[in-house]
Amino acid sequence: MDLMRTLLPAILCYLCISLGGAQTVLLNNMYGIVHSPNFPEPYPKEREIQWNISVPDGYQIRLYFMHFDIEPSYLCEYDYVKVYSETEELAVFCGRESTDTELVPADEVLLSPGNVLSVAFRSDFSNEERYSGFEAHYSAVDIDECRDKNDEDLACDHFCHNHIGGYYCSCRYGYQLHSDNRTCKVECSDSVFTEHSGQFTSADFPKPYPKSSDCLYRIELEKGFLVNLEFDDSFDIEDHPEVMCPYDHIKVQAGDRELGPFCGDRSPGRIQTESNIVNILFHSDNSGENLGWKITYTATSSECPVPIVPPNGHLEPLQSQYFFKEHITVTCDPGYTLQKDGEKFEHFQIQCQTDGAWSSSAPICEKKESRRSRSSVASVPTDPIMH
Ligand SMILES: *[C@@H]1O[C@H](CO)[C@@H](O)[C@H](O)[C@H]1NC(C)=O
Ligand SMILES: *[C@@H]1O[C@H](CO)[C@@H](O)[C@H](O)[C@H]1NC(C)=O
Ligand SMILES: [Ca+2]
Ligand SMILES: [Ca+2]
Ligand SMILES: [Ca+2]
Repeated sequence: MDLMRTLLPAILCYLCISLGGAQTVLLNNMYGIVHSPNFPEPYPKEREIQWNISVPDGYQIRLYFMHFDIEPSYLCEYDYVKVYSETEELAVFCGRESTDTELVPADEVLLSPGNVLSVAFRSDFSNEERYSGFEAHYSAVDIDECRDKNDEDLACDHFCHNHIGGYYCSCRYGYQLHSDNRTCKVECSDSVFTEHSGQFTSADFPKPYPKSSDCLYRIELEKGFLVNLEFDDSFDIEDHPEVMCPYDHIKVQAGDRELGPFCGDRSPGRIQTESNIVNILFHSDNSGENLGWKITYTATSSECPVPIVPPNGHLEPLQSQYFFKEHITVTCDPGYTLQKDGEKFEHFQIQCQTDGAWSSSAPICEKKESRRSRSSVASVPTDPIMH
């Protein structure tokens, strides 16, 4: 008999291909029963049946055997019931009770990893006794995604709500669910800073910044002022050892210059933007826990060169530095009068402009002329004062 067992399968296999192989039964109910042919009567020999069970997404399939009696054989070579899910074999059963080499399902409950499960039954060309076969019950069970999705890339960012057949994510107050339905983003593009100094940080700093967010921070000062940025030493943006900032990054746009992207844990430090309008763009992807950044900004204004004091004249106020919007009044010693381009002035004022130049060059002080002409100059107060 044993010799026959080893020889015949080779011959039979030739036949089974020509007979079209196994029969497949497709099942897509939420629950049901599968059993061996003729159950509860003994099963016939030379049968191969496969039940493909599928349930909707969001469910798993639970399978348990209410009856099991299949011809025992070493490693279930002869007759067997196999349970598998797509390509993964979950179990092979045969016999009447478990041994070192064969297993029976007993009261084991099998659970499919996904929403499909296949049960295959095979009987070989002989049965040494009458075996009553098997009967199993299957049912769709909800996957508790909130409990099972441990993978950071799949789990909900903030809150997870399981329900029958699915689940959904929600976010803490102040956040919005991203269109990936999983991560929580923040609205962070409505900041415009117009003060001459200030401070801002990534949202939630120094706690990890929100995912899936694109933020725009704008510093907008009057012309003539230049923005200086100072990144705090505490700087942490998700990076990559080889690729330049592929996940999260911060960029600085100043005039037609773009600085960055910056990421990693080394602060970019101090940046003199040389512009009065600066945009800071921050992008975060849908994963990672990094602590973010903090920027303090200040403004310097355009500086005008210190003018040369005209001989016999004075500058008021006299400073070592002059910046945008500052004025200087030029006056002359008694007995001298202001003159510029052939015109005389009672007093004269110059202003430091946005481009770091004075509004005009300083006049000179010229000695007043003869008494006569001085008296004619003395009548000047009726003239309009010129600037
Ligand atoms: C039944 O399921 C198996 C395993 O997933 C698959 O290989 C086979 O193609 C399926 N058969 C049919 C007819 O769908
Ligand atoms: C997110 O959920 C909406 C509504 O439930 C759905 O239409 C959309 O396809 C989902 N998006 C993704 C990426 O799963
Ligand atoms: Ca058999
Ligand atoms: Ca669910
Ligand atoms: Ca990230």
